Amino acid sequence: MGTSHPPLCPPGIKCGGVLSAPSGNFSSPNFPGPYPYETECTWLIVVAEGSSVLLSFSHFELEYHAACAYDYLQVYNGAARDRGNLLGTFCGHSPPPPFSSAWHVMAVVFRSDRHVAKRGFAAAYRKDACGGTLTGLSGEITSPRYPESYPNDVECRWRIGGTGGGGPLTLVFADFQVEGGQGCSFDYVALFDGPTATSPRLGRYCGSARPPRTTSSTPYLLVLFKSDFNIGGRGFKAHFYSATTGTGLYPLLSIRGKQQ
Ligand SMILES: [Ca+2]
Ligand SMILES: [Ca+2]
Repeated sequence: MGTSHPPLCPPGIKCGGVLSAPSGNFSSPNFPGPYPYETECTWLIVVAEGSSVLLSFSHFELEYHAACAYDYLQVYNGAARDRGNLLGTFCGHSPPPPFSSAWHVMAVVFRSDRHVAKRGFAAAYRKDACGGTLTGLSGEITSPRYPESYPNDVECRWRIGGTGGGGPLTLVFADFQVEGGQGCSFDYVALFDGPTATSPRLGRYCGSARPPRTTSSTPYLLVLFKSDFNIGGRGFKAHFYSATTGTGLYPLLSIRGKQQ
């Protein structure tokens, strides 16, 4: 009998698991009653490849500690409990902001210690129709429903790069038609020099003029597409490639992208 191991979850309590439906809900054990002591639950959310996961919280109440050392909730981009994939650690009464994974897998870990329990949390997730993580040395991205008009109220993030030994990435737009407006405040495509939207911005574009060829200085490039509540367009189609490979891919895509 494995009596030397502390139970990860008290018997009879449903805790964690794999969530593979396109949308769903989950909560801390015994919610809305107080969660049990000494519990650890991991939920793995897996949606269709090429899409991302949107996570939001409708209730959040965990024991507070300045460093969340007692009870906490952690959200990871991807399956691994790897600090590099950690999107945030939360406790107390401040609900986490809505999260969007950069990949089709997201992990949520809940942990409680042996004293003080609160009501816990309730969360909902859904598959985001666009965006995702692209780790190939080259590829193509398009706005949702391209070349049909893109939907209103969408936000898509493509995180490109992250391959071992990957170098700067170049993005070339082959087609571009996005609702224009002063400062591109309605619909736009924004490019960032890194894996997230907090990285330095390389440009923000709208209208019908194709954005210039853009090369990152890091091995990552984030493409963000946002549309507002009305007026769409054909959207965009763009190719990307990593400049470090000595293969024939680079000149080929270069020439195709220039269209000269
Ligand atoms: Ca506690
Ligand atoms: Ca619009």
